[in-house]
Amino acid sequence: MVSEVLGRKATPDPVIDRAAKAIALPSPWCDARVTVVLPTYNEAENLPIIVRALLDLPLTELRILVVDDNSPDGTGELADRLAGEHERVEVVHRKGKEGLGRAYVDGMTRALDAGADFVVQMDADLSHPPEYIPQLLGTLLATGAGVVIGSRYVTGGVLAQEWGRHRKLLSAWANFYVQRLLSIRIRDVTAGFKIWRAETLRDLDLTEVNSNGYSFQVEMNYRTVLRGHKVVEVPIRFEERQIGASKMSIAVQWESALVPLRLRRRRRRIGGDGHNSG
Ligand SMILES: Nc1nc2c(ncn2[C@@H]2O[C@H](COP(=O)(O)OP(=O)(O)O)[C@@H](O)[C@H]2O)c(=O)[nH]1
Ligand SMILES: [Mg+2]
Repeated sequence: MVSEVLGRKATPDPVIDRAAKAIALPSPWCDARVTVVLPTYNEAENLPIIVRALLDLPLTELRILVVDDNSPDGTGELADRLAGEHERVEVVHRKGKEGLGRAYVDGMTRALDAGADFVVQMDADLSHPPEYIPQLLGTLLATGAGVVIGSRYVTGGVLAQEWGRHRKLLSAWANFYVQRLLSIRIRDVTAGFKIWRAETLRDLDLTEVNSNGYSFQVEMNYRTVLRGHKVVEVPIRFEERQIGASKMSIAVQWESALVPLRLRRRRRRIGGDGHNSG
């Protein structure tokens, strides 16, 4: 390391450490066409770190699609600069803040149209450690799942220590509520770190998905289960964001309570039998 050569105490580089922790998949899995969709709203400080960590992963065909909602802090311009420097990075600029779900539907649709075989969804705030991606992909390919979830609530999953009692309880309650109401056996039903097969996403009818925030995750899971795709969860260490602020709002929390009720009413239509909208 340069710092050792210069005789200074070596400080670990968090990005290099991250890439080194990723597992190497066998060929041809390591050459899979994966697109990571990164929704951003005011993530100027986090974006260069996560982009570099993603590009350093041992996945040769991994591409990044940043979906920015005209962030006031200049994240969009920064993303353009990164796209100019790295051929595997692209940017979608949206007019204004319309929420996480809208950004994902837009980004995922574009990734599919551009020929991605696998689509990763993850936050840009480093809560979802990029080094898990090869493992998520390997699990998807080995198990034949339609989606693999990076889960906080399966054995071995770890929740950020910084999370206070209130946030832990809210998350536990949201999971319990959704699992009971919709009868789905996914332990981390609000998780936002996932890898999808392109065929599964195509089958979900993304144009029909209209929830945002945590409800977006719930709606996507419900559609996946109702349409008969296999869901697998693998443990991750979920980290609290170190830079910037969460965009979780009261509106998002209300939506999380109401959307599962609406989804339950519409289950036949979502399931694709086409006869009953519930
Ligand atoms: N494009 C876009 N990204 C968003 C929006 N709201 C949140 N994000 C991004 O979605 C990810 C998760 O948001 P965050 O505020 O960390 O939510 P939390 O993890 O639930 O607190 C981050 O990368 C945000 O920058 C939005 O309205 N539009
Ligand atoms: Mg976050």
